[in-house]
Amino acid sequence: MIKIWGRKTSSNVQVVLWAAAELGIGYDRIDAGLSYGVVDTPAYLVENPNGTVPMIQDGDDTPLWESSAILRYLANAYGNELMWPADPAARAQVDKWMEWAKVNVVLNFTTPIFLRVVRTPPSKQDPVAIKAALQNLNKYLDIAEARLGEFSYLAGRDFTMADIQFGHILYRYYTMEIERADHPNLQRYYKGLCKRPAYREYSMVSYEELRAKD
Ligand SMILES: N[C@@H](CCC(=O)N[C@@H](CS)C(=O)NCC(=O)O)C(=O)O
Repeated sequence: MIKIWGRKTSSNVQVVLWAAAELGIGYDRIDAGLSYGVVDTPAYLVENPNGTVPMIQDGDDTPLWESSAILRYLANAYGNELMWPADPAARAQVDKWMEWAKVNVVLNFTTPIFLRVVRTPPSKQDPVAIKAALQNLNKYLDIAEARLGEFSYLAGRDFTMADIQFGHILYRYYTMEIERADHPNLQRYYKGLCKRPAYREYSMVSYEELRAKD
């Protein structure tokens, strides 16, 4: 049985829980991080010196952290042909979009935008920095917009691991009080994700308890 450490309000945990659900993987989840603690205990830090979530352990294997490494592990160990093709060249195309989503979209959203808007008290927010971060993110959302005009999903016609890495932050993106560019294809894609039961359960999770107040 796989163990997953992490609170359900962490986006990096959400991406792992969503992937596990789409792949039909059973697991035990242990609440950890922020008010749940655990991540600052010596036993946890021995396994994950970053003191972050998520972390997983499959059976007696060495525990694994870094959400994208976890996604790749789950896909390699438990994936199916549509979501993570066996052929190396076909898999690399999915992986290309998965990596692109992590490096360009997720990293340019979470700290520069989500942290500055939701996790910063209104009186301390920096509208100029937020605007610049949104402009930067939009360069990549424009690429997704063009891609999704051509294909149903990021890596092509099938829902793949790339959509999990990309789509898990869209609930936050579309529900936050920010100025959004006009991306009709992306919006349609997001509405499609919202119909997936696993997305509803693991990504469409309220972030109000993370909100910083004055
Ligand atoms: N690069 C890491 C980042 C992990 C990370 O920063 N996790 C955050 C939650 S999203 C965390 O553990 N924060 C401290 C806490 O929840 O106590 C990953 O993708 O797994």
